[in-house]
Amino acid sequence: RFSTAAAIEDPVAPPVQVNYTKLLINGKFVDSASGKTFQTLDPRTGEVIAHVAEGDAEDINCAVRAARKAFDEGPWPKMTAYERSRILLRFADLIDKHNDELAALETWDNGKPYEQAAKIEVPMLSRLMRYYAGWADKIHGLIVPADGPHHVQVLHEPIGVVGQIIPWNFPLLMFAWKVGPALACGNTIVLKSAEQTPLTALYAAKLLHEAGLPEGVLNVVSGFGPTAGAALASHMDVDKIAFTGSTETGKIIQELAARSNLKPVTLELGGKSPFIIMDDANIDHAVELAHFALFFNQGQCCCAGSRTFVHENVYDEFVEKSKARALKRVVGDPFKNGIEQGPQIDGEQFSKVLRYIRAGVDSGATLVTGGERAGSKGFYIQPTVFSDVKDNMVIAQEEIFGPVQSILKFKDLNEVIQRANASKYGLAAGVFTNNLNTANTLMRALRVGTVWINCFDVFDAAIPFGGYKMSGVGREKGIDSLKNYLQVKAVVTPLRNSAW
Ligand code: TXE
Repeated sequence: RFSTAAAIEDPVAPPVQVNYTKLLINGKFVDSASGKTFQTLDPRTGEVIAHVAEGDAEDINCAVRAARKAFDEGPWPKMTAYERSRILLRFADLIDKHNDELAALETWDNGKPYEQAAKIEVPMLSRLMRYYAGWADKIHGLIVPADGPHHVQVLHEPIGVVGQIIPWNFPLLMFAWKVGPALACGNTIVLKSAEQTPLTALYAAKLLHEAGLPEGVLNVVSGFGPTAGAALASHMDVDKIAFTGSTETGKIIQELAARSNLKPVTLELGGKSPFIIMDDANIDHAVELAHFALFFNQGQCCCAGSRTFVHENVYDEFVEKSKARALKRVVGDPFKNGIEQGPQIDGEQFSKVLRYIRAGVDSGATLVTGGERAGSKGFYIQPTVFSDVKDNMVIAQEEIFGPVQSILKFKDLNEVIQRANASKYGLAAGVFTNNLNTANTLMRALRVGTVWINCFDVFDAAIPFGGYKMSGVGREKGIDSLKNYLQVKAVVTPLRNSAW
């Protein structure tokens, strides 16, 4: 029984108001060209939070025109790097000042626990902005030695007008990962937020303007993927597109980019990350970490540890303890204190997760606990654990994106390496062992963009993140993220009449 299901039934009033629902184009909040709006829903109840202006191709055109003008005529790319840095620093201060409102809005629109939004994610947003403010005035070119009498410089220039499409699972952090490096490098932006969570991007963009961002530098268009998103990805006047979301949509984005103007594409896509637990590990610690790796953010993480591989010597004990931990997970209204798990984002994801649970049962996996909706309203799902999961089952291959842990058994290291790598994805992996040699072997053998050893979901502004294989193209955060937003120009001058 989920002792906290009662916490679902009586939702509290969110401690924040919705002030920004229009499109932000050229520094002003405007209605969409069509006048259309769409509803953004409260995942706790399915009720309407607000009606938001719905951008489409025409609004994307307006936004791209504004971004183009702001890039071609300035002042943004022509300002000193120090001035750009200071605007990002002022923005970070404003984020801190409005921490609780941003967090409340994020929780309302997304359903994540308020404490997580207020204590981890919004502080991470300002931290990321300070990190990128630090880069703005440290992007150097090169002087390179060439054969022959030539002076050769390599300039690193902003790439131009950047299109960015973000998902709903971490709306503010995805905003930060995209907007931070693009602005630090001197680009201008058209950002399309996810239709499920349009509110915080508008609020954050408003604060960025308050911090002194010139008009047209960041334009935010709320709207849907096949309309506004596709118009952005296929726009002839957009110089680069960055996307986070499903692998399926990532392929569409790359195709639209190729068919239009061959704009470069970076993609951060799905995953099916292995979490490998060896038999030398402290089992209680391993259970807790594997639980966190999967259930964090309602299981809606691209890097969720969604294939828990456990050594056969400790398997039964691990399954028992994982069941006990899942039963203790506190599910309820994310605005209430002590809640670990809120609702899934929307009805579509809710149904998709329940479908996967049924597929798990049908394919012969053992349902250890959970498996049903939690409460009677909104999109809550019981923390669910499957054991006896086999590699060929759908729940071991596809991204469930919900609170469903799949525990698989293995015998030896080589076997688990082969099985962990036998996935179309390659985003992240967790390793739990006290043996240094085992850790080193796994760390090198796993074909993934991040390996967490004896930890999981450790994120930092300076640590690059991204996927191998069908988990993505390119890296975000860290120094690598800047490359996505810079053009490289070689300048060659003859050296004549000079011994130098
Ligand atoms: O994703 P989409 P959805 C995974 C997760 C989830 C599944 C579906 O498995 O269950 O994807 O979620 C925009 N042209 N992830 O449907 O479609 C869309 O409007 C241009 C993993 O929400 O990828 C939104 O802004 N844009 C993930 C964004 O793409 C389009 C995070 C993401 O939506 C478009 C979210 C189109 N044709 C879901 N279609 C992660 N990697 O973290 C949609 N969009």
